[in-house]
Amino acid sequence: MNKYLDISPEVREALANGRPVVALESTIISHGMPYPQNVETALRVEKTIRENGAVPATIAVIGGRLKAGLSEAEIEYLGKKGRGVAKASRRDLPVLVAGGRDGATTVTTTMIIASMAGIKVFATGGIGGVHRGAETTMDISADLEELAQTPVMVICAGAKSILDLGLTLEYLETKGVPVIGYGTDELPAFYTRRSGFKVDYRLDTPEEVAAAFRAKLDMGLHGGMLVTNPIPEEYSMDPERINAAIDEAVAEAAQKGIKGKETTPFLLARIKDITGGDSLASNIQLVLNNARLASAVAKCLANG
Ligand code: PSU
Ligand code: MN
Repeated sequence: MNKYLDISPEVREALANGRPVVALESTIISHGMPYPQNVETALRVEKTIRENGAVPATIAVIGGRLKAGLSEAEIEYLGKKGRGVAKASRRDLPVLVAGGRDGATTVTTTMIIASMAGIKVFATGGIGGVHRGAETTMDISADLEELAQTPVMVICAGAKSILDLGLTLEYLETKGVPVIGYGTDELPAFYTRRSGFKVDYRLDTPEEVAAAFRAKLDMGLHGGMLVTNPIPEEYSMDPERINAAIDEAVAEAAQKGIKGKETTPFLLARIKDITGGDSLASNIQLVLNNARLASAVAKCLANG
């Protein structure tokens, strides 16, 4: 095993016995939601996964150790420290680990650490992608590159239209990443069930999703798979309202000259402020929904 990796006893035992495990990221805790809702949500997501017959493995870097499976105290620590914890992408891991520092893992680094631990299924809210205006800024999330190379299935609610969704799909196509719509032909746009863009394939059951990923692994095709699961209807937001908030946030980021790793956290925080917290309630519900699907898919993979 990787000498920098610590797997919690619960996760270690589940993996040793071939039981289903679902990875969870920690940027959503430290940077994606305010305290204390971030900690409450993280614990609720873990509970939902247990209730659905799988074992949660929340992933982070703490004191320079790569962690797969956190204690409640560690989740509380990351949530309370919030933006004081570095947002850790692939390029950040060497310095954080060598320096004994903390890092909140993005989709990218959660995939890396999940893969080191032997975890194949990962549930989150939204992924990074090709930003609007990337033709000139070249701001393309490392998440897309990771999906191209690391064998972990990411179950999300699509991507927010803070991104250029069309270009994000083009990039994933180039990189050979299958984009699955769970029960839908259309890419969901995080807060809403529809985006106007088609996914590659619609699959309707956890068994079909697990079988597709199993086939990918068995063929030795490197990289992951993106499963997009629409937010439940009752929690979806009015598209006009959310898109107006997103446009305002994007314009403000441009005007303030926000760049690099700050862009996504800035946009997420502004959208939450502009929508007066309604978007947070939707965000929490879609993560729970993804945790349920991920548990079901992880069970199918464990049984197959
Ligand atoms: N998009 C969301 N919510 C999030 C993120 C993105 O809707 O919490 C976080 C995830 O951790 C994702 C990261 O991996 O932001 C992408 O950051 P960047 O765009 O800087 O690659
Ligand atoms: Mn970026």
